[in-house]
Amino acid sequence: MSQDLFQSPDYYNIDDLLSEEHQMVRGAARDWVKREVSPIIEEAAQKAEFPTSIISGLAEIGAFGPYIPEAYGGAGLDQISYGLIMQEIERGDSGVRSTASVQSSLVMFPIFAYGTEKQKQKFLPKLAAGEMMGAFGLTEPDHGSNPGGMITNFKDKGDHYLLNGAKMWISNAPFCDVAVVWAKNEEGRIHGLLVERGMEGFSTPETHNKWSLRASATGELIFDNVKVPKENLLPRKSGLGAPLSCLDSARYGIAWGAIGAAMDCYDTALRYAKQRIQFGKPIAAFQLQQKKLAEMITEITKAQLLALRLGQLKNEGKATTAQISMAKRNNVEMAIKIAREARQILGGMGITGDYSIMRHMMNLESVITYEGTHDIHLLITGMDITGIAAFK
Ligand code: TGC
Ligand code: FAD
Repeated sequence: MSQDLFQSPDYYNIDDLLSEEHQMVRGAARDWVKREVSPIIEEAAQKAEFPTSIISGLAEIGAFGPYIPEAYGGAGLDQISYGLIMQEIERGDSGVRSTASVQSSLVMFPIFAYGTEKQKQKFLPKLAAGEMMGAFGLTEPDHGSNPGGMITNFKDKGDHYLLNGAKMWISNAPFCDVAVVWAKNEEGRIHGLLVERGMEGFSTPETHNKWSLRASATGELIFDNVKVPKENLLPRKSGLGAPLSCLDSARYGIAWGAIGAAMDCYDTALRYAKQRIQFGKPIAAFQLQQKKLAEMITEITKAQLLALRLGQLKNEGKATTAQISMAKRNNVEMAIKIAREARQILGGMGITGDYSIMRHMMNLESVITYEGTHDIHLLITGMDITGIAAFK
C-alpha cells in the first residue's frame, strides 16, 4: 500500500465534544495503526493471513477489554473511548477490528459479566495482554440469524459436561486459546461454556477461500465428545439473552468501526480527486465527483453524531438493543456505499491494492452480515417501533 497519509475528517467539529482522554486514546490508536497496521495489512490480506505480529500492539493501545476494569487487566475506559479505538482500528482494516471486537466484547465481556471470580482471574488478565486469544461460538451451519435453534449441546456426566456439536464462521477460531461456546443443556436451556485448546475432541479448522475479511482468521469450532470441566460453565446468566447481550456490546463497537473504514475511503478519494488530472483539470473540479465527495462527508458526519450520542447513552447505561441495531445498520451501510463510490473516484487504480478502498469494500460485505445481518437489524427496529416481531 502507498504511504498512509490519512487525515481525519471532522466537518462538524465533533472533536470539541470529546474529552482530553478520548482524544488521547484515539490519538494513540491512530498513531499505532499508521505505524504498525497500514504498512503490512495489504500484504496480509493478499496472503489471507491474520498478522499475529500485531497482537501485542493491540493489547498496548487498550484494544483488548477497553472498558473492562483495570483490576482484571482491562483499560478501564468509557464507552466512547472504546468506540474511538474501534474506529481507528477499522480505519486500518475491519478484520483487525474483528479480532479486537471478539476478544473484548464477545470473550472478555461474558467472562467478566457472567463468570466466577476464579474464571475472571484465570482468563481476563491474559486476554487483556494478548497472551491468550479468544473466540465466540454462537453461529452454527444451520443456525445463523436464528441462533435460538442451535443444536450444539452438553450433558451432565457428574464430574464434567460432555459437549457435542459444531460452530461455523467463527472469527479467531484457528488460533484461539479459549472459546466462549453457547450450547443447550438437557432441558434445552442455553449456557456459555469456556472450551480451552487442548481439550480432547476440540478442533478448529480454518475456513479458506474468503474474498472478504482476508486478514482475519475465520474457522469452525468442532466438539466431538469434549469433556468440559464443570468449573468452565459461566454460571451467572443463561438463555438466549446471554449471548445476545454480548452482541449488543460488539455491535456498538462496529457502529464506530464502520466510520473508520468510511473515513479512510473518503480521505483517500478526496486526495486522489484533487491530484488526478483529466481533461486538463483535477477530477475534483467536476460536479459529478464533487457530488460523490459532498454526499460522503455528509453521511460520515451523520454517522459520527449517531455513534457519539449512542456512546453517551451507553455511558449512562441507557442504550437499548434497538438503538444499537439502528447505529450498526446505518453506519455499516453508510460505509459500504462510501467504499463503492470512493472506488469509482479512483477509476482503475481503485481496484488495486495500492489503495485501501477495495479491501475496505470487500471487508464491509462481512461486516454488513455478521453481528446480525442488515435485514435482522431492520426487523429489530421494526419490532421496537410496532411492538410486533416479524422474524418468524
Ligand atoms: P427473542 O425471543 O427476541 O429473545 C430471546 C431472549 O433474549 C432476550 N434478548 C436479549 N437480552 C439481552 N440483550 C439483547 N440484545 C437481547 N435480545 C433479546 C429476550 O428478551 C428473550 O429473553 P427471555 O427471557 O424472554 O427468553 O429471540 P429470537 O429467537 O426471536 O431472535 C431474535 C433475533 C433474531 C433478533 C436474534 O436471534 C438475533 O439477534 N439474531 C442475529 C444473530 C446474530 O447477530 N449473530 C451474531 C453471531 S456473533 C458474530 O457475528 C460475531 S462477528 C465478530 C467479528 O468478527 O467482529
Ligand atoms: P442466514 O441466517 O442464513 O441468512 C441468509 C439471508 O436470509 C440473510 O440475508 C438474512 O438477512 C436473511 N434472513 C434470515 N432470517 C430472516 C428473517 N427472519 N427475515 C428476513 N430475512 C431473513 N458468528 C459467531 O458466532 N462468531 C463469530 O466470531 C463470527 N464471525 C464471523 C465472521 C465472518 C467473516 C462472517 C461472514 C460471519 C461470522 N459469524 C460469526 C456468523 C454471522 O454472525 C452470521 O453469518 C450471520 O449471523 C448470518 O447468519 P447466516 O450466515 O447463517 O445467514
